[in-house]
Amino acid sequence: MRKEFNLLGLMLLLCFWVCAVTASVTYDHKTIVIDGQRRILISGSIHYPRSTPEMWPALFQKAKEGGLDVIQTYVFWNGHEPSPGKYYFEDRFDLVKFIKLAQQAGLYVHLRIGPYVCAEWNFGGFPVWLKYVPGISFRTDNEPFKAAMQKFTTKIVSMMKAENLFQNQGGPIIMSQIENEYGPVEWNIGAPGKAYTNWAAQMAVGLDTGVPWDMCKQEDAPDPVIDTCNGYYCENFTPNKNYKPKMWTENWSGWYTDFGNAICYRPVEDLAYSVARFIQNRGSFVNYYMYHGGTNFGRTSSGLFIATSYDYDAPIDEYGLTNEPKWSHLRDLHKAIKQCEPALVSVDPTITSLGNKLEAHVYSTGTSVCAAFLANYDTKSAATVTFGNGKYDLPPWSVSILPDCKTDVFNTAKVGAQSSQKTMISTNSTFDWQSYIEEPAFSSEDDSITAEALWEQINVTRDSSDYLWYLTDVNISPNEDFIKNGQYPILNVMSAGHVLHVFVNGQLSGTVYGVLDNPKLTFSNSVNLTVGNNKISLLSVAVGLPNVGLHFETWNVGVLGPVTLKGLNEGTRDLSWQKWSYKVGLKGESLSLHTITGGSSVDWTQGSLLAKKQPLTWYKATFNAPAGNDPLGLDMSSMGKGEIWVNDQSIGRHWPGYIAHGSCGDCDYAGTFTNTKCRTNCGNPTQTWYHIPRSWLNPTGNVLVVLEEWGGDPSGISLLKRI
Ligand SMILES: *[C@@H]1O[C@H](CO)[C@@H](O)[C@H](O)[C@H]1NC(C)=O
Ligand SMILES: *[C@@H]1O[C@H](CO)[C@@H](O)[C@H](O)[C@H]1NC(C)=O
Ligand SMILES: *[C@@H]1O[C@H](CO)[C@@H](O)[C@H](O)[C@H]1NC(C)=O
Ligand SMILES: CC(=O)N[C@H]1CO[C@H](CO)[C@@H](O)[C@@H]1O
Repeated sequence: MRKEFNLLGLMLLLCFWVCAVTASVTYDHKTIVIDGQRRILISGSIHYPRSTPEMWPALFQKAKEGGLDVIQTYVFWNGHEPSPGKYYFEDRFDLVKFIKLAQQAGLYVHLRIGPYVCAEWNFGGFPVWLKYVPGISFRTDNEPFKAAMQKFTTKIVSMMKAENLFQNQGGPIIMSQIENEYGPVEWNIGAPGKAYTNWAAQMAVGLDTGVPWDMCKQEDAPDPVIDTCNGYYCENFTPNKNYKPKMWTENWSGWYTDFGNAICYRPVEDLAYSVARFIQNRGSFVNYYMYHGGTNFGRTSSGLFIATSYDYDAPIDEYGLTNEPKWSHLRDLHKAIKQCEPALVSVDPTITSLGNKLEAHVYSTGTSVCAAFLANYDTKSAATVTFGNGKYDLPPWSVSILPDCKTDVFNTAKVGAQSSQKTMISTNSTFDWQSYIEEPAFSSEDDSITAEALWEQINVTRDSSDYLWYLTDVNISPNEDFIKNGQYPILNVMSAGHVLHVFVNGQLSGTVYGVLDNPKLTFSNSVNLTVGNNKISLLSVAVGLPNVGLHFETWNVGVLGPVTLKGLNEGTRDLSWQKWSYKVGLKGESLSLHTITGGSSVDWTQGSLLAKKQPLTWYKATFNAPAGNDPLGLDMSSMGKGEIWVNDQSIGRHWPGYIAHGSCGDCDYAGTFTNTKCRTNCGNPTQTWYHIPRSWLNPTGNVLVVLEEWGGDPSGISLLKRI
């Protein structure tokens, strides 16, 4: 007896040890399996650098209360390795802290390591130095690229392991992603793409994380990697093997905003409908892209023309407040789905027609466990259907959820939650502005970077600044006819983008900028040249590097030419191959005028001498933080384009001078959604308000610096509260 007891004890001990060690994440044809349990998981994307560490606990709490199980984030390589081998994991890039806080809030994590992330993030997450590694070609079967990708992926996985963050170590990470939406690229480039996919999957699996890997939009994801769906709807998606679960890694809650476009929103009735349809069709994992979009602080937003706000019409808005009725309606949806979980994980659904465009999806074990989804796919007509012993009203384009196959606890189109339009109100804070006008650069004898050629912009700046000066001289003889007849010559400048300011002899001669679909631009204008030497100063401005497209790393920025002068006695003079000199960045940047300490290196003017409507002007003011804890934003509508800093931190590029075009009509939630279907803000600046995180402020003496490229009136800037 005693002996047997000991044996039992030993076995229990052994099991405890073995079971604890094998506590793990796997998957089967139905779901991800966590510690032996199938789970229907609701996930939401929150990208750590798009908010501040001080915001994270509240965001996670709202996510948890909103019914999420999982937080999904990309890993942002260029934020973590700004120069080769020099790593950064502090502040907004403190990935470990972010993951630990998610776990503390009771949430799992889906870590999308990439390291290609797209994400409307500068260069798709790649460090700019990577482009200049000899022989490199991104995202294909290329040794230098694969070596760099493997090194960074290994670095992240080792870091997670060292902190015990994978689920089998007691951490919250239940799944990781390698690559990102690579399927379409592979389809384009063929064999080397296929080889790269196989290599990436093998490399990732070899890192032995103990949790599954996924590849999204990758129909041929090699085993055991799970292929997953991204899109506005995924109900008809099937994984590439019948032993893999059906997962939706990007369900777009809205869409991103780019400067020059209207703002997209997605009605919550349609978003909830898409999720319910996915779940009723055997879906097991849904991720909202984004659940909190946040802000593209600094210069992190990608070309082309991605705005500073990354609000995404997400359930939690840019400022960290719930976006109603979206947040509450989805919370109620998640509650209803959770009530169905025992049925959903146990059996496959039986689908029956209830009439034209009407269906029932029933998950029944034959015993007491039963859940039903009643769907009306019609975009126009409501319907009353008979199901079991009951009658149910289904609005157009909606799904009702019956967790016990009887009680309709939720319909996707019946929004009970109050809609509460968030707004910005005055704080009555005032700014006492000072200004400093920066003179345009011009060529001189002692320029250090010169060439008889036009150089690609990023080749010269390495993206250390948005700005590059292209400087040259033009000699005009006194015999030129235009001197007498006043018919000034036309300067033509072809640029690969994104914005160009042309100065002639220190005077602004014009500004041109590209549009989302075509960043290329042409300046063509008569210019006031005088007899003798004229100074041509072209200020080329990048607005982030591209993040998506086949071999986007090879796309150019800047003045590539030709640059010509038309209307001289000789006809057209080609300036493209004459001597050009280059200056990286603005003078104010090299003097660090955006910092608290750097500001003292120039003489600022104020009062009646304050510069207004002048290009290349720096503005500075100090202010006290408004009382309370409400999130804050700046109204920049009186300004044109540039960048804003608060206490040395960049809150991003401002560009209210770019007016949103597009049509903003009424929008019916019913019917297939696209990112041009529902839009607001047409005819207004695409982005007027710019988020200032509370945690960047001191109670008093905060320093606000604005670089204005175009010319604006700072007296119109005001500090607002988001309520
Ligand atoms: C700002 O001033 C207005 C008018 O004086 C006042 O009604 C309002 O309450 C003030 N707002 C704040 C946030 O102090
Ligand atoms: C890049 O810069 C180098 C000099 O640093 C120059 O030789 C080369 O021609 C440039 N390439 C392009 C495409 O501008
Ligand atoms: C051209 O520039 C000269 C010198 O800066 C100035 O005197 C003249 O008025 C200008 N002409 C025009 C048409 O702007
Ligand atoms: C192919 C495509 O449109 N992919 C996009 C999916 O949505 C994410 C998030 O907005 C983008 O990063 C992708 O570019």
